Amino acid sequence: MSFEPTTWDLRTRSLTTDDHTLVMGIVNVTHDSFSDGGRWIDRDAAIRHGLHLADLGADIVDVGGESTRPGASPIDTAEETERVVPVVRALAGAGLVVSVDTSKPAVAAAALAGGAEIVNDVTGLTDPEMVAECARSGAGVVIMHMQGNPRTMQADPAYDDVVADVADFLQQRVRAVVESGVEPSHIVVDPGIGFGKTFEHNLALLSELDRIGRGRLLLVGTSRKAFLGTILERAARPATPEDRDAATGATVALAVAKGASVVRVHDVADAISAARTADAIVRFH
Ligand code: PMM
Repeated sequence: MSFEPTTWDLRTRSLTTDDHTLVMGIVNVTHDSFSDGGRWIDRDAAIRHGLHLADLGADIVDVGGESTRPGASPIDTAEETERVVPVVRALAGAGLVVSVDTSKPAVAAAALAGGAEIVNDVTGLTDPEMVAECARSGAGVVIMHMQGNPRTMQADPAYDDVVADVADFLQQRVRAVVESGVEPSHIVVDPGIGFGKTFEHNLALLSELDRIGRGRLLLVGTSRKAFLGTILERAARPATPEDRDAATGATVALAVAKGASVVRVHDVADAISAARTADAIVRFH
């Protein structure tokens, strides 16, 4: 059996999975495009939401300003910085462990300067400037797999063997990033559920999660994703994103059983219930 780490070293502290699987709560900072005033309202709402998620027991709050949903258009660096950094600063200032969900080195740098501990990069730390910023700051990093980019990724995703291809990509990225100065104990890998994957690809990855990221901490993000809507529709169940939290809980429990160390979710309360239940069973001996 390969050695599985239980500590994730971040910029100024460490998190451990010794007690429980870590739960990362999602804070999306999107502004109301109809009025400038809306931005401020949404910023306050995002800060309140982050604090609420921490009260519920989230170990990490993940703050993102750019939608990575299929078909989403990119936003520029200044806009993303303006959305994300004040929220990061407020939440980090309140003592929370904050992750910044960005693929832009300048946004990551500003967020880290504002107190963020982790860079969550859905492009797999493929930008050398991002790698350099993570190495310099000593941040925790999430290296996620994505085929293509959010605008086009769901057009026609194709793999020889999705589980092997994703595992190989993550292994190669970890090697490259470590060669560029990021400490291995700072790295978490993520198969990128829904990022350039068909319904079947997502199920294959989740059913064989234990083949991915061996010897690494593994993060899994399934929360409210479209494949759950497909499953629920086929079962004639309500299937809008808000109807998907029980299904998300099932994926959380299964991900824990297959070795996930961190789960990224919208509904922190239900995810903690699911993860703690799975932890109790998986860790019983
Ligand atoms: N999914 C989304 C955004 N960021 N980051 C990581 N590491 N893993 C994910 O699966 C992931 C992510 C998209 O979900 P959202 O739009 O509901 O936040």
